[in-house]
Amino acid sequence: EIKGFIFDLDGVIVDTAKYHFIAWQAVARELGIDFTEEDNEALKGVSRKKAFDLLLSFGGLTLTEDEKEPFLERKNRHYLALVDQMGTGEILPGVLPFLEVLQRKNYKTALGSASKNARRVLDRLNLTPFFQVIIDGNRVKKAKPDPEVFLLGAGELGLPPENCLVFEDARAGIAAAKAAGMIAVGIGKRDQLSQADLVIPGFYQESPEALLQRLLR
Ligand code: B16
Ligand code: MG
Repeated sequence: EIKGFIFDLDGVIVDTAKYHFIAWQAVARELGIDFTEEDNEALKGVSRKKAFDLLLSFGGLTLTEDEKEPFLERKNRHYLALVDQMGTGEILPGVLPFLEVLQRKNYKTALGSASKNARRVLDRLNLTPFFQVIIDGNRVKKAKPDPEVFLLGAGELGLPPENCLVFEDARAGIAAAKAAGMIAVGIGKRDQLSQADLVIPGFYQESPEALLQRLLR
């Protein structure tokens, strides 16, 4: 029986991937690395440090940890400047009505994100009050596909993993949810999220009540 819902942030609630991309692209330009939107796919769902290591590998560059630091700082400052311009209109279609239905029906909800900026993004979107528990990149030691982020979320909701359902857009996130022993619902395309129990294109396809009924079945 599903009693709690755990949401990934980027790619599920809001499309912040485009802002991460713009900020990484500026870093790439500084370093003379060619970095396309397609290259950016590999950076999704991955921690800031890991993402930068991937970017450096695209350019065949190696930097020491000390040399990396100022780039990571600049990337984050740039990203935050973009995020701070964001409005509630950027919440992905159908997400708000679905959260409202969960709240009305007293389901438990948690956020499970790799981003250290997750709280700031939720605040920008006025969505913080919809989550009883927020697990972000500051709280986890092991990144997805490790189940840590979702197990912490379930623990703080006071629910065993089998009573939780996770929404994820990244392959590593679906793997993390399954490793946690939870129901995994992919947001996106079936072929990329084959490990998911169910894949939906988004929250907009049917009424929130109908979607909830389908998920609980
Ligand atoms: P930050 P999610 C992830 O968020 C993003 O998908 C990924 O692209 C980003 O590098 C990561 O957060 C870290 O973000 O630099 O803000 O700490 O999808 O797990 O919500
Ligand atoms: Mg994501």
